[in-house]
Amino acid sequence: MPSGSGDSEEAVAPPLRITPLKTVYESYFLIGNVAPRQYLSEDETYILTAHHNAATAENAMKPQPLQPNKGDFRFEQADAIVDAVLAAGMKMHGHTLAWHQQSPAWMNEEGVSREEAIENLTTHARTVAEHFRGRVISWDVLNEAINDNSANPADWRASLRQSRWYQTIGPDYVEIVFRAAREADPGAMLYYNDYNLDNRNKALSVYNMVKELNEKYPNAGGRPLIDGIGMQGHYNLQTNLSNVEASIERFSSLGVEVSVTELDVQAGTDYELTEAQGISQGIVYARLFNVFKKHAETIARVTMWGLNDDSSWRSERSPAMFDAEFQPKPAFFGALNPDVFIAQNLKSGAKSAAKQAEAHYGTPKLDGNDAIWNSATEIPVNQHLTAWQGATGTARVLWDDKNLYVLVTVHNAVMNKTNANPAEQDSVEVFIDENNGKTNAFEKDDGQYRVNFDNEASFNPASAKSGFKSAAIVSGAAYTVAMRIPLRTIKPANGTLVGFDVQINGASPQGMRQSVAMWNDLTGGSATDTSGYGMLKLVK
Ligand code: 9MR
Repeated sequence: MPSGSGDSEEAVAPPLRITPLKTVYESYFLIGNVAPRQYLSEDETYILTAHHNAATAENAMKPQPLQPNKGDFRFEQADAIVDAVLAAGMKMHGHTLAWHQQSPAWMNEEGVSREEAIENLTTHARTVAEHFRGRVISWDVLNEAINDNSANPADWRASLRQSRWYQTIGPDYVEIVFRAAREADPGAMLYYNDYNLDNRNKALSVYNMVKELNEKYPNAGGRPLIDGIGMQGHYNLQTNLSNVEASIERFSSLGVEVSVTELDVQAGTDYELTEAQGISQGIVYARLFNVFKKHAETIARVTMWGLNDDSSWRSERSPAMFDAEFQPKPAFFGALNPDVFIAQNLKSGAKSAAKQAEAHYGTPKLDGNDAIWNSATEIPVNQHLTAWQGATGTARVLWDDKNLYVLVTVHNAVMNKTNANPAEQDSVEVFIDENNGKTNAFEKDDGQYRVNFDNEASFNPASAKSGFKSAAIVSGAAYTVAMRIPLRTIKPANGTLVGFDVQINGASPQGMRQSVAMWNDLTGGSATDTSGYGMLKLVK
C-alpha cells in the first residue's frame, strides 16, 4: 500500500533513523562487531552492516573448526563469512591462530614432542594465514597467553599461562607463531590479544613480552614482529576506566597500535537489565568511547562482542548495545554521543553499590549436610572475572559468636588439582574484611581462605589458618565445601556488616585455571584490596 494514503487502518511507525555508529567514528577508528555464523537473521544483518565497517568471526576461524583433525582443513564456513563481510564493503579481522581453548587436542596433547608441536603450530598458522591472505586486514595471532595477576610482570616468560603450547614447546612458541604468521601474510597486521588488560600486572607482562620480541625482531618483513595489542574489553560497571586508559598509553609507548577487540559491558542479572542499570551501562560505554576517541591516534579498531543481548556470549548479563529485540539501548546512545549522554544521564544511573546478603545466626555441623543451612540465604557466585565461563556456584553463610560458617556448592567443575599453584586448582575462596573497612591493602582484620574439592586449604595471610576448619564433598561434577572461619578481630552482633566475597576457581582438564567466578568483586584485586567486596549483614 502506498504510504500517506490516509486510509490505512494500522499506522505503521517509520523505522527509527539513527546515525550509524561507523559514520560517527569514521575519522577515528573502525567500528567492528562479531559475525556469529554463516547465516544471519535480517535484524542481525541490519545491525552488523548499518553500524559497523569491520567484523570478526565469533568462532569460525578458531583452530578447532578450521583444522579438527591433522591436515583436515575446513574453510567453508569461515570463507562464507569472510566473503559476505567483504561483499558488504566491510573489513575482516582474523581470530585466532593460536589459543589454549577451542584447539584440537592432537596439536599439542601429551605425547606430542616439541618438534611435532612446533610443526603443528606453524603449519596451522601458515596454512590459515595464507588461505585468508588479502582478505583480512589483521590477525589475532596469539590469544590469551598471559596469566591473570602475574606475580612478577617483569618476567613475562614466568607470566605465561601454562597452556599445552607452553608445556610442549616452551616460551618461544610465542615468537614461533608470530614469525609463521608474518611469513604467510606479510600484509596483515599481527596482534597479541588478551582480556583484563586493564589489570596493571597483566598489561605490564604483555608490554614486556611485546617490547622484547619487537626488539629481537625489529625487521620481520620490513617492520617489528608484533604490530598491535588487542584489548578484548570484557568490562563491567566496576571497571576502572583510568586503568583502561593507562594500558592504552603503556602499549602505545611501544609504538604498536591498539585495538579494542571484544567490547561488552556486563550490567544486568538473569537476562534482566533495570532502567538504572541500563543508564549506568550507557555511561560506561560513553566514558569508554571518550577514552578511545582521545587515543584515536593509537586505536585502529573498536569491535563489540555481540550484535545484541540475546546472542551475546554473556546474554544473561545484557552486555551489548542492542537489546533482544535489536532496539538500541542507552549503551548505544552513550557510545554514539558520549558527552551529551553523560550530561543528560549522570544523575539517573544505578550506583554500582556493593551487593549485600544476610547471614543468619546458627552453628552448623561441618559435614555439609546439616539442615540448618536451609535457613541461610543463597548467594550466587556467577560473575566471571575471566573471559571463559567456567565453574559457578552458590554460597550460604551462618554466624555465631565466634565464627562465620560458609557453605559453597560449585557446579560444572572438572575436579582438577594437578597444578602446583592452589589457585589454579578447582577450588573456592572466601574473602573476609571483618570491619568492612574497604581498604586498598589487607589489614589485620582481612583474610583469604581457599579450599579445593579435596579439602586442601591455603591461606592469606598464613596466620589466618588458626582455628579454621573445612570439609569437602564431591558429587559428580559438583562439589561442596563447608568452612568454619574464626572471627579474629570483631565481636559479631545483630546488624554487624562484614565485608565478604566468594570466588570459584575453575580448572581445565589440563590443570590450568580457566575461569574465575565471583559474587561481587569484579576488580580482580580481592587478594590484596578489600574495597570491591560485597557485604554480609549479620542478623539474629
Ligand atoms: O563468543 C564466543 C563464544 O560463542 C564461544 O563459545 C567461546 C568459545 O570458543 O568463545 C567466545 O569468544 C571468546 C573469544 O574467542 C576470545 N575471548 C573471549 C571470548 C568470550 O569467551
